[in-house]
Amino acid sequence: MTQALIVIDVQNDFCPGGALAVPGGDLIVPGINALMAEFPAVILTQDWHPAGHSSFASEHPGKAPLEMIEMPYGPQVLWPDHCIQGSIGAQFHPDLTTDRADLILRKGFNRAIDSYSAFFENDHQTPTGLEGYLRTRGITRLTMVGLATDFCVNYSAVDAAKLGFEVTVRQELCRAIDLNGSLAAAEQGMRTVGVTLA
Ligand code: VGL
Ligand code: ZN
Repeated sequence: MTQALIVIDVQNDFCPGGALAVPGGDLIVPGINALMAEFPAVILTQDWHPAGHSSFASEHPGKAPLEMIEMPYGPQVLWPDHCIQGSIGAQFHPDLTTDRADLILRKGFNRAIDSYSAFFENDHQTPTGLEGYLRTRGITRLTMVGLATDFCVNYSAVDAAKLGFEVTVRQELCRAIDLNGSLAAAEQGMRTVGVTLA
């Protein structure tokens, strides 16, 4: 057992009709379900914010979604309210197979700090625990799919590669937000740290 499929944030709010809809976000669901059969371990992540999360533009008077602010841990994009704990928007897409998941990892639950990556919060220091989970299970090779390519998939893939995992991102089973060239930057960044883009 050395391989795992990590399915990033395939939640209603990131699909058409959701609060932070990624174009075509729902189209990847059947392919992800099919891919699960090829992996001995499947892990799902779930963006899981408390109401009033500091990444929400609504918490910053005068700021609009997709503007940037400076947080104590660095620059942060402001988002529409999304993936609020317990909401329909935070639920997985209804067609996503969740029964195969060995682990559902929730992230972004600390009000003061965002967490794009499945491994570290946006301070690049606070761990989510996923590294320890994978290492104690002997998992060394990761395939990542999901939403969004240029944010949570990108941050997760880069962190995993830096931690020494062998990482492949299946791009046809991801969709991007693509904010001001963020997709091209993400692809470049992933390649630089040795992530395989397939
Ligand atoms: C994400 C923005 C805010 C993602 C999560 O899953 O890519 N993007 N929260
Ligand atoms: Zn979020």
